[in-house]
Amino acid sequence: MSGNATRFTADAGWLSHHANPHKPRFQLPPGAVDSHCHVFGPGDVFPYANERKYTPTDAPKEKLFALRDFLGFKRNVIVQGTCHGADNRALVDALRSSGGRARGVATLSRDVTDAELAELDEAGVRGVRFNFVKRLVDVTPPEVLQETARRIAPLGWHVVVYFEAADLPVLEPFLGSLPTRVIVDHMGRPDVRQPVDGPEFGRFVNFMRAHPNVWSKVSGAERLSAEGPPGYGDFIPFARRIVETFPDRVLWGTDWPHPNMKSHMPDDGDLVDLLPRIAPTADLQRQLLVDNPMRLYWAKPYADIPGTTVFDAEQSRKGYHLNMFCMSLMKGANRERFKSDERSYLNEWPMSEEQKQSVIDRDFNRMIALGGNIYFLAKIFATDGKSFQWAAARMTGMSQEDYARMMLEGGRAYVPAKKEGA
Ligand code: 0GY
Repeated sequence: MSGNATRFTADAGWLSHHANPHKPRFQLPPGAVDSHCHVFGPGDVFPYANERKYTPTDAPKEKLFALRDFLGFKRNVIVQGTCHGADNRALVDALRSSGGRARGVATLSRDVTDAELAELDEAGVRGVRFNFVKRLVDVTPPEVLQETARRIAPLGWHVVVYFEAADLPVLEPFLGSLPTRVIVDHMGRPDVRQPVDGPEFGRFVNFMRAHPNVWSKVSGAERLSAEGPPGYGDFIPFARRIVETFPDRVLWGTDWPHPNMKSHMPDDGDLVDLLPRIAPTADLQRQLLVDNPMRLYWAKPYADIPGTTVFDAEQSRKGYHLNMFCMSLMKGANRERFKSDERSYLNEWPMSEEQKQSVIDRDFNRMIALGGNIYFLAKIFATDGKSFQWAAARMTGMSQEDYARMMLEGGRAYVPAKKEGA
């Protein structure tokens, strides 16, 4: 610790995260994402904000990542805690050291620059948090939030909102006007002692129904339940109602390290064990824990460039053996063995059946979709005695002659200049 670093002392009576959660009995689906959790400090490295409403005990990234692995999650979405204000350094540090396994939701001040937004995006931030819970923040005026939403929309980010059920009627017009996806924390904090079919929760369900861009986190059992651990029985029907009604717009997170808990500190293993009661089928579990968060936080912005597959790290991993097979054709002896019996030569490589078949079919588009890279795939058509032009024509579905003419005339986008008098 450097000489001038600040030492922080947690608030009196502050409950620290559970020291020793149990291993969940519920086995999370492969690739599950904890879509709501925080990192706090450590305060002597990443000081807590002056304007904070509480001082927590430190909950650093190392502990979060250890919990992720212990519970069986693959990834995290780390949400900026209010105790760090709009200073996102602890968040960005955690994202950068996650090896791509964490995305973030930041808090922005009005004077954030475009360069800072680009840097946050590059670090893995995909959303901004608007907080309306008065015990946590001094609420920002809606016109400032509107301006922030307008600025983050072109980045493809969304807005995460935290509010209490009593405030929904007032907030609804504002939330409904936001230009991005809107993700509501903890279902807008319903009073779960009321009936699930009652007017308060009905209002939230109707709000989601009316706005297809609104998603909800079905987390917060430990905050909302009056019944308490380990079963949190009164919370379950509310979360389940949202999951079953809007299965493609729900997320779930532990909420570790559970700031501001007063009644008890939840065992994160108990919280994971609620999942099969919240999402009772394997399909619902996969949507809630894998498909939805992956779509929202790990989508590739370049995935839908017409006619182009970007050869990124994922494609490279997928196509590794296919591309290595191609490279083996650099050797004459291997070319001869391949030509004499393609199938048995291919069977020597740990490629998928689909990859092998695409080679036999000389279906280069399919090979590219399966991770092939054209500079490696070229060894296949070179072995066949064919040119790049032949392969490109085949990939576009044209004859080689037509393809050559199109390229000589300037390519697909070429518009010939109008002749004089034409
Ligand atoms: C949560 C809920 C709370 C706190 C914060 O950033 C925060 O301080 O989100 C809360 O006190 O209800 O989701 O962590």
